[in-house]
Amino acid sequence: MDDGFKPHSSHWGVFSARWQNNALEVRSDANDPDPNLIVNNFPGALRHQARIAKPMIRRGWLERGAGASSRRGRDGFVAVEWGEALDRLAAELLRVKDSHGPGAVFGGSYGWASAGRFHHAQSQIHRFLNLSMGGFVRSVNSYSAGASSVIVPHVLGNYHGLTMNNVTWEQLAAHSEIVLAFGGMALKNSMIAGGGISQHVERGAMQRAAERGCKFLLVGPLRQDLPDEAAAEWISAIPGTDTALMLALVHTLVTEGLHDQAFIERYCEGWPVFQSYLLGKADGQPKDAAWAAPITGLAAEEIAALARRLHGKRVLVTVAHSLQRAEHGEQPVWMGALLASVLGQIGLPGGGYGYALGAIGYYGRRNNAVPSPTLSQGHNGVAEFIPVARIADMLLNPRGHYRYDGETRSYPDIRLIYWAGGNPFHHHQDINRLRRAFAQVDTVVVHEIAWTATARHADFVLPVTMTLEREDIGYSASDPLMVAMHRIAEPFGEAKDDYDVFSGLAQRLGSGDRFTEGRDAREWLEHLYDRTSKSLELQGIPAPSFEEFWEAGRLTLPQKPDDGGFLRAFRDDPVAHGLKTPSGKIEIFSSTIASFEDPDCPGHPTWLVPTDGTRPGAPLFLVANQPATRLHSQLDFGSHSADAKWRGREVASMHPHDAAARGLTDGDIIRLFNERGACLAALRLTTDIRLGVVQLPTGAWYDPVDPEEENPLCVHGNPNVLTRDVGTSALAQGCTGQLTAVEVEKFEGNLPPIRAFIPPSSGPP
Ligand SMILES: Nc1nc2c(c(=O)[nH]1)N[C@H]1C(S)=C(S)[C@@H](COP(=O)(O)OP(=O)(O)OC[C@H]3O[C@@H](n4cnc5c(=O)[nH]c(N)nc54)[C@H](O)[C@@H]3O)O[C@H]1N2
Ligand SMILES: Nc1nc2c(c(=O)[nH]1)N[C@H]1C(S)=C(S)[C@@H](COP(=O)(O)OP(=O)(O)OC[C@H]3O[C@@H](n4cnc5c(=O)[nH]c(N)nc54)[C@H](O)[C@@H]3O)O[C@H]1N2
Ligand SMILES: [Mo]
Repeated sequence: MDDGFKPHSSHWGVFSARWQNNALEVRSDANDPDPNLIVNNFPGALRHQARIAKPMIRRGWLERGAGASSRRGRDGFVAVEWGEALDRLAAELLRVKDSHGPGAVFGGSYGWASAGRFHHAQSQIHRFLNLSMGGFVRSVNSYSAGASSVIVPHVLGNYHGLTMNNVTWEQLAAHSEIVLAFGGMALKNSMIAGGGISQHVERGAMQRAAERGCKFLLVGPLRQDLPDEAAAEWISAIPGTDTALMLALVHTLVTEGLHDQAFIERYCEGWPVFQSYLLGKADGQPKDAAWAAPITGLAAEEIAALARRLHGKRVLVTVAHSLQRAEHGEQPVWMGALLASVLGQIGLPGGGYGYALGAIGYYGRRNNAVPSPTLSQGHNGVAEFIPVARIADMLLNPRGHYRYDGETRSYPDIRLIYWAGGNPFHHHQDINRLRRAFAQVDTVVVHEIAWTATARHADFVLPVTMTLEREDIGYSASDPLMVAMHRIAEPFGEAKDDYDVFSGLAQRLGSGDRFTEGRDAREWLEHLYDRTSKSLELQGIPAPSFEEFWEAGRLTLPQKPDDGGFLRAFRDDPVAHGLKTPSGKIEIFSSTIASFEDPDCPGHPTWLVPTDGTRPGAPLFLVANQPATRLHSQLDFGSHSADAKWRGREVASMHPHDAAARGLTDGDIIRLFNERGACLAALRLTTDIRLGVVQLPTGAWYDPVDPEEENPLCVHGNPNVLTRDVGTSALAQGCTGQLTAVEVEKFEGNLPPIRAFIPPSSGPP
């Protein structure tokens, strides 16, 4: 490309970029029908002062050595040369390994990092810890799908198939008659896909379906959770009550004989036990529309009418990830499968259960017919793990007991935390508690591109390259375009690739050759590409050489047919293609889960009253959802993210009536607070939000007004100072960050400055 633009890819899409005259320009891919504007965070971010220029060590760690310290997040830093940083860190890694073993290292390192397959930070750190340290304590599951990824295998037998090979956008556009979307399918969310996608198809698919006459019904607190193109009807139920609503829908269907009894008998296990709960035979309370009305805030007649509309139609029930990122998050996921079963829709084209469709761009598509280029991670010699969102519990209660998926387990005793490619001070709940947890360990190591709050809470801060500063391969399992990600700009300051940092450490620990296998980064790309080209050749498809691929910048891969996945196969032949559940059927009652005897996750879908509901002192639901103008906390210092803020603060939305009751007006700076913490935000009034709800997206960087305080006010608008750090249930122990209860008031004081993007103080030793 002669104009200097070179191909690259990111979680927000495929694009090309050019660095010229000290300025970065980005262009979305010409073939993308609905490009993602989040790429516009790149230009301002690449050379922003928030980038980290040199390796840094926390002053207190340098002066006093490794050890528990409440100074993390409070001390200044000392700039050191790379050689010294790596020597000191290698010595500390050896000390921990020799005196405590690799089981004292937490290397879960959860996070989205960047899109390339080789510089994938989690693969790099896990490979390093396995090969050079003998292993590490890992984390399982995700913040995305903590509850669903544990309950779905018990109930439907296949989580991966449910999300990655199920009802597609093509089917929805062609066949669905009603899409009942719990939590919606916000375009802001499907704009994102790990690994990068080249075509954002969701808006077009919803538009085609609506034009064909398909009705979209949105259940959720925000009208914007379905795009205008879907022309949706909005059912604004109280957040966290979807299970009660679905129970009442099923109750109406069953008592009016509108359910598919034949489907239930042929494909489902345990209906009678559930039915007795549904009809109130077990507890004297039928789960009917009148029962659900005060719980959900909807009229009983509206609920019953909705149920009747679903009968006899090709219905797709979708449940967003968000519903399960809350206390008892297992229940709406399970209940959604049950509702789709009672309607007899599972396995039909454009019908059934589209769990998480639209939550991330890689769902609802055809899958590639060639395997992903993946860096091998070696063998982890440590068996211990935690459910990912239990990190603060683990650090605060070493050897403490907890329940998970039917087992009583104990937390490991962690001495060293090593993070690359994630931002726990973005993603974790109750950040003030997380600060106390991070104070417990001997040493915290973070690789970062920028001064995130996680970097500020580390002892070793190692500056790494941003994706634009290195070469990689872009690939997503359900997008046919493989991208040769060219280097666009030189590394910032002294930043190194994660790979080079780990190579340097591995060398010092005596495992350099094992880690690098003698390859530099370019040679690794050729090696990874080899797997793809061999697989193409096996299928009789001529594969370009690596050099040809690199020159062309892209390669279109073959894809598998849209076959409806395991649920279609199960519907077609429930014996030959039985589900991987104990009964081989959809488990409406699970005797396995019942046998765990955890009261917060009984043996069938159940309405369980939340313990963090609204209350005096915290009368509003806070919906802390995904941000529209960035991916999580990434490049929050870029201009697309900054432009959406007001006076530098994240924007919170609220209904005018709730605002008036508090004497608030549009544009006010507000203080959101509860017993855990407080943050500032700028107020936006809208009637597109349910009464009693305030929405503040995640991702504004934690910015404590005074880091010396125990529970400082976040002046920027990070909702995770407010959220509660408890698991979804004893079954899955998933993240519950989506919903919590707060109060809001006008902030009257002088507005403190935003300092999150100014590097912390550093000086000579
Ligand atoms: N309250 C609340 N909290 C939530 C959620 C919610 O709904 N509500 N959602 C949750 C969900 S679903 C998720 S997935 C998590 C997301 O949490 P994270 O994935 O931790 O968030 P990111 O901001 O994507 O963090 C990635 C970090 O990696 C850095 N990075 C990027 N590229 C590289 C690289 O090449 N190398 C290295 N070393 N670093 C790199 C970025 O600068 C960034 O700091 O948040 C969760 N938190
Ligand atoms: N732009 C952008 N897109 C993203 C991300 C991002 O950071 N930025 N993150 C990506 C990641 S890692 C993930 S896992 C997905 C997450 O996908 P989701 O978890 O589905 O996304 P959220 O935006 O958190 O929530 C979707 C909507 O659910 C609604 N909601 C909240 N609580 C309830 C409830 O109790 N009931 C009902 N019916 N609705 C409720 C909210 O109005 C919210 O807007 O998003 C992905 N997409
Ligand atoms: Mo996520």
